[in-house]
Amino acid sequence: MKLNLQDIPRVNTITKQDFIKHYFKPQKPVVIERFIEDWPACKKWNLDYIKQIAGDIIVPLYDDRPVDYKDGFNEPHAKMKMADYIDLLKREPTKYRIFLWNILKEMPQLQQDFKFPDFGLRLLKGIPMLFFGGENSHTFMHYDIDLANIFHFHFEGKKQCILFDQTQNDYLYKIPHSLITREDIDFKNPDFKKWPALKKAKGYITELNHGEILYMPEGYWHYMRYITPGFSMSLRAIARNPKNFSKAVYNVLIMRHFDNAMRRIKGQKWIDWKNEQAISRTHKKNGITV
Ligand SMILES: O=C(O)CCC(=O)C(=O)O
Repeated sequence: MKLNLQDIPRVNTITKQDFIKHYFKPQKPVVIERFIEDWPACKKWNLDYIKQIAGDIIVPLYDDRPVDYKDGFNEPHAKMKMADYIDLLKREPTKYRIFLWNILKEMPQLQQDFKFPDFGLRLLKGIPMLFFGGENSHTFMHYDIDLANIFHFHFEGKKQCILFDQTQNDYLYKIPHSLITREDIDFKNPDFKKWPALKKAKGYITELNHGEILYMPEGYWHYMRYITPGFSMSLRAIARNPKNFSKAVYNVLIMRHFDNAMRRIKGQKWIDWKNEQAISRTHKKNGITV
């Protein structure tokens, strides 16, 4: 048995009008294959180039260890010089990823290589973010705190992306007071005996190649697995749907602080309780008794 995933539709390129009509309004994902062909980034951006311009910068690294109460929200697990990290990526599979790395702050010269595309949405210009990963490294299934519309541009290598929209929450073993599902679900090959509710989930899948853009609509869950070492840039536009926008405000102003406070007060018990609740709530909602 496999997850019920349909291929994300692909277009060669797209006009603003068609993007809004066929993908933004209905909130459906799409891959745009050749939109950035005339950007300098499309030719220049690869791991060697990044090593050349940012080799000396110390970068924050994340692996796939389970959440620990001692870790703050999005706190890195290790640090390394970018040059050493890129050597590591090229040498061997590694779980270390770079997550949410602000280009403008860290490598401002990269701005000359890309434009903010006009898809009819107002992109937040101050926070183009970069993500890097080694062969077979992956993110947990998660959605972003601001439930933004995300344009994810991929460079060098191949990346598998599995998406679900927010209507699928009841089947995904979502951890309460957080933005992730159970971290021990292997979304590339889930164990349905252990996670029976996943049989009901309906989602999307694609493999991104160099130069392709994935549009992820508001609040979409995403699991990204680097099939080969590579990196991506995300540009975002704030959630327009009022329900998503208010969830974003709640997450930023309340949920994040509440969760951090509970970690401080209750420690690992809080994390363990949330992990248990992810299973019991999901099974209750789906009438599953095990
Ligand atoms: O591909 C990655 O490493 C993570 C991407 C991501 O989570 C995002 O763009 O929001």
